[in-house]
Amino acid sequence: MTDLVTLGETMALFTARRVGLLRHAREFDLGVGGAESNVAIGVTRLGLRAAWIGRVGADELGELVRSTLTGEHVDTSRAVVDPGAPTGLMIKGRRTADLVDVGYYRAASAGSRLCPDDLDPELVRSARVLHVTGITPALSVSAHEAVRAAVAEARAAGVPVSMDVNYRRGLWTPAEAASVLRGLVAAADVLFVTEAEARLLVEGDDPEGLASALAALGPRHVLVKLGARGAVELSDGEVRRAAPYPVTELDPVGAGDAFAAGWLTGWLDEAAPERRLSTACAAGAFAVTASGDWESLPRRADLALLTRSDGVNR
Ligand code: KDG
Repeated sequence: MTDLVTLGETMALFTARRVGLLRHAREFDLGVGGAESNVAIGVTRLGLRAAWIGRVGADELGELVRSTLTGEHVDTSRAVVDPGAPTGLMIKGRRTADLVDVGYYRAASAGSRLCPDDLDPELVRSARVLHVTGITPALSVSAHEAVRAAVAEARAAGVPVSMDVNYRRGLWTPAEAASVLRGLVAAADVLFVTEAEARLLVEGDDPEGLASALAALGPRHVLVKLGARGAVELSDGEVRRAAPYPVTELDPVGAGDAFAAGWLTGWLDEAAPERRLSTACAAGAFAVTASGDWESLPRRADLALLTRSDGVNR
């Protein structure tokens, strides 16, 4: 049985090794990144089973995506290899030591050609949760339809839907995004959102106010991620606040996906609410400690390492 099924685009990720303008970079690390597959890797590292549905090109970078996810024990058996388009690219640079710059080369990519026929309805129906993001509907009409179809399939089968708003301003305008994202929020049981994303969708004075306005749209669990300020959870009318784990941040990209993976794992494990929220914060903290969108995600045994006071694990 699969615990979590997700769908979206995973790209090849080139990361410049040098700080400064990309044009001066001479060396790059090559890996992969995609918000949904980052979550799939996160829950797999924490001991659950996850499957990723998406398209890659019939090229070396597509092979890299598939072999990386498979190597992380994510089920990619439903991934489609599309000979008609290349695997999308993401390029990460560092404009300054403290500012990561992300660029995409994904228009008309294989990943953006995801469509409802790529779904395996039986896989969605048999999952314990379906996780989608607000990135996929921004990629193309067919990718948007695939998300809608997956959500409809899950809801019809009583499978809870988790959604991360993940607003990407390079892909669509706030006005285009808001109505689509509100529709998905209304269909979600669990919602992950940053404060800025919440303000795209609803009004509210503070994280608690934003969380209740979002809960009024439908989700039973609303998680407002506050970055270095921790997180606020509103579940069944009860508010919880979590403090962040103090870590040295090297690369913030992927922290939200890690947080979602940690929270969903705790939820699927039926952990106490305080514990699932602290697992989410711990996973998010691990994600920022090293370069790469998912490479530093924790295994279960790693979670306790953040609270070690002597800084040595032996
Ligand atoms: O959340 C991390 C993602 O931003 C990254 O892995 C790439 O999916 C991605 C996107 O569209 O930004």
